[in-house]
Amino acid sequence: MERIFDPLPGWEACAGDARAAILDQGAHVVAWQPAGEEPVLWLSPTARLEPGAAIRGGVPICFPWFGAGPAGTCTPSHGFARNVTWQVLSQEDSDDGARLEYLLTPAIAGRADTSGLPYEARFVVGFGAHELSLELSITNTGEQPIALEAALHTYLAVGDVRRVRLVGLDAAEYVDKVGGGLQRQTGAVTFAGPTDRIYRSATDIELHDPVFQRLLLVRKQGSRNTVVWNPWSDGAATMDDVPDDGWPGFVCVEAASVGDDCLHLTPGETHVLAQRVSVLREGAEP
Ligand code: TA6
Repeated sequence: MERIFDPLPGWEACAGDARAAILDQGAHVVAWQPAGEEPVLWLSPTARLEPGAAIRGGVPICFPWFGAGPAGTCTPSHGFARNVTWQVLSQEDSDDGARLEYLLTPAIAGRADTSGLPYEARFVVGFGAHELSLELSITNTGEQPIALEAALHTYLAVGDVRRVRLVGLDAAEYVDKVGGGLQRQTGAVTFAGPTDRIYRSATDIELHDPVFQRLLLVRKQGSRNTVVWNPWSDGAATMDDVPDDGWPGFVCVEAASVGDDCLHLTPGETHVLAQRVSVLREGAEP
């Protein structure tokens, strides 16, 4: 693994022809590309890779709130954890890739942390030749119970979002942030317009991508919600860090515990929220 400083401090890992990168700011994974594959993570070509800015793409860690938080009043969007520099605890190379561990506490986050919550967050990322493993452990270091939200807001690169299918959410209830209300999924999720949904589901997901001829297996642990998001053309037009033609190239499939399903931690309790992504080859679909 190599230390990098440009555009921001972080690490680059190469295992054979596989490539991965993480930035200390936000403990933000920005690349994972197994050998011979298209990138698995989408990173916007116009992402703001600047100190303190939220990065469009990769795997933003949303913590300790999601969006504007349970009451809709919290800023910045998705919590401050993605805007601050996490402390590197350890890094090691292995035969199959690399492993890094990061730490965030109120003292490390400094003035950006307006939550007043007592916590310790550890993020362990494993860059394998065949699997990306992400593990966020959150501990209540205080003396009272606390409630908080967390999500791994993973941007998956796809050939064309209009042609992909997400399997694994059949019959799950979801909050529809575009159409409004509570809905229930029937069959696979497909995309024909802006999509922003919080599913109540703890199951694994298969993302079938006929253009890249691959299946991304997205497994998770300790997460009661799967968030599925694509802004479509109109949404992308309002974001200066998504190029106008960029939105078909990704879909967010997020391991989350938010809203009514947020995390409740007793003093000393640790919760682990994890996501693992791997690539399987698939034949072309019509
Ligand atoms: O996870 C979906 C979502 O919460 C959407 O509502 C959408 O706004 C997106 O995240 C991006 O949020 P951001 O703060 O990164 O612009």
